[in-house]
Amino acid sequence: MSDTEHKLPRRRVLEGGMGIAGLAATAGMPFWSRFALAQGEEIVPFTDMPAESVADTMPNGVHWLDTRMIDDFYTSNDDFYVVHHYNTPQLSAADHRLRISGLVQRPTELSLADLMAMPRSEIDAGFECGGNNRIRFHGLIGNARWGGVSLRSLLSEAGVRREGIEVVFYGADTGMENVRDLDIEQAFGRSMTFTDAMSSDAILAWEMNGEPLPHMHGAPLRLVVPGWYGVANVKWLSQIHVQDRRFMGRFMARDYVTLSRREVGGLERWEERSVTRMQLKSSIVRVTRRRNRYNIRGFVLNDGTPLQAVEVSIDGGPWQAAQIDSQSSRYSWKLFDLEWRDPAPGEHTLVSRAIDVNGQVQATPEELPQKPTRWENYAQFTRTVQV
Ligand SMILES: Nc1nc2c(c(=O)[nH]1)N[C@H]1C(S)=C(S)[C@@H](COP(=O)(O)O)O[C@H]1N2
Ligand SMILES: [Mo]
Repeated sequence: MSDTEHKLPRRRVLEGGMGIAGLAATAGMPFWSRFALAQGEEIVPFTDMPAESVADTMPNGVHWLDTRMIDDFYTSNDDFYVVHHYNTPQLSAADHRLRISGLVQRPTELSLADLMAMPRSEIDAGFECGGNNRIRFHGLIGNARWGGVSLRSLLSEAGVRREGIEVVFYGADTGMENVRDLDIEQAFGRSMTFTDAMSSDAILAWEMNGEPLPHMHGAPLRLVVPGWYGVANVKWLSQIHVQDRRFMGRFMARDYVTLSRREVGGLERWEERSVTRMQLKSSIVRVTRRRNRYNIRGFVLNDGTPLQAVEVSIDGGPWQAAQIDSQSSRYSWKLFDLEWRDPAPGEHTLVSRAIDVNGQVQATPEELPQKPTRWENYAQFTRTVQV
């Protein structure tokens, strides 16, 4: 598939029935079906967002979701956001080789057929770009079922040597990087410590929602690290290299680095950290009305720590527990739903917060550490709607 063939995200209508009469009210139906606009159901307009679609598509395939349209547990391959920083190589699935190199007992090159002959893993994982923000109404987001082979088993087969502490993942895409006035063409690269790589549930995926991985999502092979921000999920994966030192490439050491003010061993310091595991985050994305029945819906993403609750406060009132989609799994996004009884006509404010089993509560904007960089926007997100 070429760039020009890459389909635009489906622009769905914001109002009007979709002819799925009765679905919303039918008990026993999957939760996500309630996200489809049933007959007579309409979107209640957010006043903090334009009425028309905010999903956007750029000529090179980069796009994001209009989160009001999140109506399914799985994001379709066409709607799933696309971000890339370099070119978008066309790789042949038949000729592609994954090179495994460095501090391993058995360096090797594997074809897709070799990988497919290994035990298959499937995992539901949702993620967002570490740069997702309210300017895009948090639309750099998606949830999919990924099929492939587990990273752990691949590294075990390769036999990582004792000195191998860092696992580097290179894509086949390249771009110019300026390092201290030198212009150097480099491949996209990200790394994980060996410990993180072995304890994660990462897979090398060639399948997305039951279809071959689409070109813009990294065909024919990508890394998926469940519970981590999007940047960890290296597309067009061509090499896994094990080394005895930290990888210092742009996307680990210079870009996707959060600068924040925090306590370091009793002293307050500015600290720079790579964007890695997703922070605890929820957001309200969709309010619907069907006759007098209103529903407030949203998503939660985090690092895979189980949730205790998702709560919604209306007009600054008490926190009310929302219902979490029973289809959710450890690393999927968690869609939630709260029935809103008898709202008075007028403007209302709505905010959600997620709480995990460790008692961690999604931070308010005031509680976030001082954080001037643009990454990791996980504060509670107050919305306004007009009833
Ligand atoms: N090879 C490669 N992999 C990459 C990137 C890239 O530029 N090149 N971008 C990363 C970033 S920043 C994000 S947010 C995700 C986006 O994945 P998606 O386009 O499939 O949604 O891919 C990651 N993997
Ligand atoms: Mo990203």
